[in-house]
Amino acid sequence: MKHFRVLLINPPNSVPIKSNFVINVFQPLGLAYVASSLEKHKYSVEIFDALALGFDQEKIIASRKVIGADYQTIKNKIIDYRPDLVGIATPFSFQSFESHQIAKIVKKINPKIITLAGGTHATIQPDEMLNDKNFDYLIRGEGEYATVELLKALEKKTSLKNISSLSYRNKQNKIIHNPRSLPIQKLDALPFPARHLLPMDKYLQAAKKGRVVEGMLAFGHKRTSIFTSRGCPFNCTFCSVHLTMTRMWRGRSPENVLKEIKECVYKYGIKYFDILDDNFTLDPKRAKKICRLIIKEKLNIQWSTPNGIRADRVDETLIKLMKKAGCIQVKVAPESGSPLVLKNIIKKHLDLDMVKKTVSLCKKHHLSVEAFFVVGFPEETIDDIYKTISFAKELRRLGCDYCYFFIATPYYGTEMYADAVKKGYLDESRYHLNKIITTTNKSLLKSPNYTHKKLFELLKVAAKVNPPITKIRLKSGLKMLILDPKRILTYSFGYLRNFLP
Ligand code: B12
Ligand code: SF4
Repeated sequence: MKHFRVLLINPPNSVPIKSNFVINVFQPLGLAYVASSLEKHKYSVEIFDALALGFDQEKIIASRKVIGADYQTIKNKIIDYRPDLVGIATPFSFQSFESHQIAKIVKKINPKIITLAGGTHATIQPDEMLNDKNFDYLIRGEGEYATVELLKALEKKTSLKNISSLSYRNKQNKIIHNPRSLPIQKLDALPFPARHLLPMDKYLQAAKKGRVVEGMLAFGHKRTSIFTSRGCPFNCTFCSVHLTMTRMWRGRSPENVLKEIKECVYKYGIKYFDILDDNFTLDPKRAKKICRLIIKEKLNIQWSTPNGIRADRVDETLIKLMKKAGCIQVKVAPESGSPLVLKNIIKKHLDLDMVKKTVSLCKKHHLSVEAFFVVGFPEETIDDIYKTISFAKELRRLGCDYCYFFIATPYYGTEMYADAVKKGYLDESRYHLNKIITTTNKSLLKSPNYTHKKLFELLKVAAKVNPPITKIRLKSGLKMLILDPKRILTYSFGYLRNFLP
């Protein structure tokens, strides 16, 4: 039997015109994981990363700034490739607008082409996606096994009832959600993400133009993202990770991780890795072994943990090994400097003394360390926010290189969102479910304890905790100045705005 031809698309991305949010290119490893599983089962598959392929194209469409390949180019690709099925990713809720546009294009070309949605937003809001008749099917959570099962069932025209994690409309047009599958236990059994189907040169070009998150770090190096584990057992109220990856943490074996790193080094010439796990150091013994293997192989790579590690899951031996294995920066995420906020409002359950200890250890072993903070939780008081600012100052005194301050964002499906709805904290006039992004210039929540104006005054105070520019930023900033002067001016202006009265 002839197998289906599959085209997987990472859509362009957009933000409202007035937002100062920077759209960045990322490697859609979720799609690449689905693609490699399909290849393993002999499907013909291609990935069209519209965001990366058109990273240097910006257009205004329907009051939004859109970055990525234009719709005509995407249309031409679909016509040329002649797929039986198009899988469309929704990595972020705010990218879902484009996912719907692409499904519409597919159905206009040929209504018989099957459309399938997957990714974070599809998982969190499957009804919203499937109410759009341009989508036929949707997979919630991890897509590797479910997509293969769906394709087999569609080819053989067998029942869809037993395909775990699948959502679809039945003959009566009712949306059906099959039960979710258990999280994938044996991550080592998955083939590595199909980087050979991604436009790897585009990510380097985008990085050179500063169009990647952490673009300033290891600026200009060939880089990739990598996941050594999935899931996180903690219950932070603002976090939506468990909705896709579950609360069951699953680590790949150190040997399997090393094999992928080596493939990246030798096949793609990659020198720099973003370890993007939800919780890289949850099992410190495993993390140490990964470092030891990298050291033993003398791979001479650099890496960082941009999504943050839990400060209570590291010790001095691990920090030393990380440094020796090429780690150049870690991020810690205390989120708040108020123990009450940590315990009762966001339920992070993190000991702030551990954060201080980890920052000191990083500095002792010459590792750059940065910290994430969030302010604007409705029940937080002004005093709590001052505690956060004081704690950030303390971390800076201990050597923390930079402190980021974000505004609390109630992502759909999180405890924080449910609580905000229940207690009337959600600012309905600002909250557009599918368009929210983590903002630095807008709060989507109302607080009984402070006004928006006061919150922004406090954010300006918080920004002054940071040095005008750190050594690492200065070095990469200078490189960027040479390669893309316009971009560095935009960055600098955005940064300086924090200090204006
Ligand atoms: C890595 C990561 C990033 C990376 C890369 C993004 C990416 N999507 O690849 C970077 C650093 C760029 C990033 C940035 C941001 N991120 Co982020 N990020 C993540 C993180 C930790 C992992 C995503 C990932 O790649 N996982 C690994 C792969 C293997 O999993 P996956 O993508 O989910 O794919 C699987 C399934 O979803 C499914 N699947 C995926 N696509 C498809 C397609 C089809 C057709 C099918 C069938 C299945 C399928 O199968 C895949 C394999 O199992 C998630 C948390 C999480 N664990 O989900 C947050 C997360 C996606 N990020 C989030 C947010 C909010 C952001 C930011 C807005 C934060 C900020 N401060 O600015 C920025 C925005 C980026 C920008 N400027 O454009 C939120 C999204 C919430 C939402 N509802 O939109 C999440 C869920 C974390 C959270 N806060 O709760 N992020
Ligand atoms: S520790 Fe991090 S990944 Fe885990 S629930 Fe909290 S914020 Fe989410």
